Amino acid sequence: MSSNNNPKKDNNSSKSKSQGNSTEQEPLSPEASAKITKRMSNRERVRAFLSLFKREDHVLINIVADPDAMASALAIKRLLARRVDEIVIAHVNEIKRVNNLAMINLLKIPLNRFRTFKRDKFTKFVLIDSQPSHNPELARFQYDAVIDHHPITDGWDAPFVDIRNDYGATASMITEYLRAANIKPSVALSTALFYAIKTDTQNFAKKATAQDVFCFQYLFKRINQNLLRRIETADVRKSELKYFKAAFDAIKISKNRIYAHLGKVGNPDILVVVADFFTHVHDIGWVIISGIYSEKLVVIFRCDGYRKDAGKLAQRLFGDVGSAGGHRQSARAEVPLKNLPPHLLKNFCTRTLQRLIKKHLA
Ligand SMILES: [Mn+2]
Repeated sequence: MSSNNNPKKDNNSSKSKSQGNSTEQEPLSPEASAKITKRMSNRERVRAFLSLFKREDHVLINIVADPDAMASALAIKRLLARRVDEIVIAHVNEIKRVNNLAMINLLKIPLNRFRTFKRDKFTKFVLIDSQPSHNPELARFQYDAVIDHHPITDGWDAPFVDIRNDYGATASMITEYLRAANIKPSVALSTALFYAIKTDTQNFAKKATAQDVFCFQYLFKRINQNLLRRIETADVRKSELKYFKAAFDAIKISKNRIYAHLGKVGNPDILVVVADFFTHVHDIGWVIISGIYSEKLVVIFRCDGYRKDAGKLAQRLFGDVGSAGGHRQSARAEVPLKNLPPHLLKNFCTRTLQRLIKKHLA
């Protein structure tokens, strides 16, 4: 990986000495750096992290924007506030999920699109909730600090590396930083971090540590429940309401199963929202919703998971012609239209979907 993309640092020969875990000649592997940080206390970690920065620094925090990355970046911004000249958060991905847009609006998270500004004015680079190897855009920087909870990857280095793979969310790690630095997070920041831990651990249904639980409890006292609820429930755009109409127009119900084909959709997420909505109907065993998005047939499966397996059904139906899989209760298939027989495609409607699936559901 090239490191010469980094804007030249003038008369800064003391660089990378701060943490003491990288020698001048040979940078440590991410794994070796992370090991050193792992042995530190939270206080020592914060001290090592903060020692990277000087008053006159302009800091760029890079993220792939999801709730965890956004909350963690916001917390790092708070941690560095008044310690450096400027802090900018930049995201490489397009933010499409409505909940994430609601989070940005309601909690006023200052984000910038990656390409829209000059990077030569920045003197320090921080990567949060991601690693350089995750994304070619992110890899174009030589980072001063990388803080993340994904499995450690190789092929990059940074003076400060804090990667704790066992954590459910980076937000928990940064909450510990804030506490170690004696910073009480604001309501907005607490709500962001709380929501981040909730989403990344899927309400603690996914891997998490006791530390995630501690942070969750600590933040709980400081959040605004109304803001949280508005972020969590906002998952439909006004412009997407028409897909509900399409669903009600197309719906077929037989044998405790709901089927609907919505035709072309602007964003496949709406299929998930519609499918989840129909799971609220009493006495329904299966919900199967399909639509066409960017030359693919996308099918969303929902079932009660009791003696049923949505993941297996999706696999059996579409595994050979596209990507398909999921869990017992929820699954998804994406089939390139060119892989479907033309006669099927011609007038694809709810009946077609129903016929396809009936064969496989006894
Ligand atoms: Mn995360």
